[in-house]
Amino acid sequence: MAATKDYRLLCLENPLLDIQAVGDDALLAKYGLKANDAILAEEKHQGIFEDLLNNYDAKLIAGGAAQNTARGAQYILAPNSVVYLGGVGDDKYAAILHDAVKQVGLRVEYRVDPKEQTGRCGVVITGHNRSMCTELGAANHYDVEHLKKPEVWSLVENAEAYYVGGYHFTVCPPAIMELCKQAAARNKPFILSLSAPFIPQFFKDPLDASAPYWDYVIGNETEAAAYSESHGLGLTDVKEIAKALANLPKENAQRKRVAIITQGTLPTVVAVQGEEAVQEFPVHAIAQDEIYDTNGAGDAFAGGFSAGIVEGRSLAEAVDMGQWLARLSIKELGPSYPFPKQTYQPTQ
Ligand code: 26A
Repeated sequence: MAATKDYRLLCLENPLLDIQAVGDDALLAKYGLKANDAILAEEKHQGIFEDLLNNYDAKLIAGGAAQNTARGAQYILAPNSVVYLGGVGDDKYAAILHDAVKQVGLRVEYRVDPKEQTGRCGVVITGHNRSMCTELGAANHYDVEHLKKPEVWSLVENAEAYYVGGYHFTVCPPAIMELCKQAAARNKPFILSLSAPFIPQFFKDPLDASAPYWDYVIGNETEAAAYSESHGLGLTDVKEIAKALANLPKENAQRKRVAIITQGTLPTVVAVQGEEAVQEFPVHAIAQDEIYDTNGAGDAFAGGFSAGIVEGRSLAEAVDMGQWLARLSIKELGPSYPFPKQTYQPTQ
């Protein structure tokens, strides 16, 4: 293990290898997938990974939503700023993940499970939609014991901010709560991504247990709608849902909660706890023919935004950094960033 160093942002979630291909409606129908969704693989989905590889010219790309975010934040921040935790196997897929994180200089502390395969995410691209079907594998075995290992826990204690992908509620809520409590006790920012509609729908209880600890909560319009519905808010307007999220009860009263909802090409909505006015930030324009694929655009936004928070930038600047990085990622295949590295320049 590398020498202990203080990493500024510590991220936790599920490292996955994306098996991504352009598909069609017949492929979606074969596995009962929606064009734009993220789900956990069931029995009926087992064949999809081989199918994509053998019949659809699939590419293998480093994925895992919060790992994409961590790579994105590290892409922007000074070297050795971000560390990422999650579970992998000891196989060729883990080796691809190691290569990808090395490229941006992201430090990872994986819990390596020799008995389990590295998690896989089948990504079916149809037009500007992406359908994701995930077999968590080794990622599903992440545990608090790993988090509490002295060399890992010291990274936690020394970090300045935390980012957790909501997908991890399917894996290890106790590890999330450890980070939540650490953040509140030391008055450090805790950033949560809602990740996918099925998290507020089917993982409501662990999600709600962590809610008082969110300093920043990030989601897109479909996740916001799923939150509203599963929590009986009766709200459909994105701005109103953002406001409701911002004003949930909060543990650390030293920070006002901020809710950030992205809406694809529509403006990013930002609500601050206790503030009546909801802000809107138009996204950075991108020509249609420059859109390669939008898989990972939300993760990239979260990476740029989190980098801004770590650097102590204003909310408007952090949103601008998120939009800048999302735009770069959309021009790449999958959740990737361009090399040679581009340097963030404020829009205004
Ligand atoms: C638990 N689930 C379903 C997941 C994911 C996931 N990352 C963590 N846990 N399902 C899909 N992803 C990742 O989302 C990225 C795009 O936002 C994919 O690996 C993909 O890189």
